[in-house]
Amino acid sequence: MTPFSMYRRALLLAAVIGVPALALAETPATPGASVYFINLKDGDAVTSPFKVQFGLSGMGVAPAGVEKPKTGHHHLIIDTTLSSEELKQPIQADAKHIHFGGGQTETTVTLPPGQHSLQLVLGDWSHIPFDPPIMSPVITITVK
Ligand SMILES: [Cu+2]
Repeated sequence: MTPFSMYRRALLLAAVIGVPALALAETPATPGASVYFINLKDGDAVTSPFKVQFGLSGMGVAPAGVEKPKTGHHHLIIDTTLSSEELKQPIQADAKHIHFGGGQTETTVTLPPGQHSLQLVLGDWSHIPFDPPIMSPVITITVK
């Protein structure tokens, strides 16, 4: 099968299952863009519930569903990381993968006492990480 006919099959499949064809592709990252925790750093100790502020440099924040160049929305990944396969797909939504599709830049997190890892991953309008991914280092915090 030629690459072109494979592409046509992918478009057809996307039409059949109702996914916009563009959602199948990752959005190129803006060179130099980064996400980071504003108010937390690796090794911090906090009392739950605690505030988490999301920093973004080199790009803008836009709500999910709004396809605007050089923008994305934040995702807070708790006690897990995304595999290389997961970094190419829409980020799942559950207690460990929190979407801020409204364009929020901070949240309040409640976690049980103990050590927890946190990471920020920027997603495009369709919740897919950028290529290459724009994500913070994983930090470990202790909830007292
Ligand atoms: Cu999302």
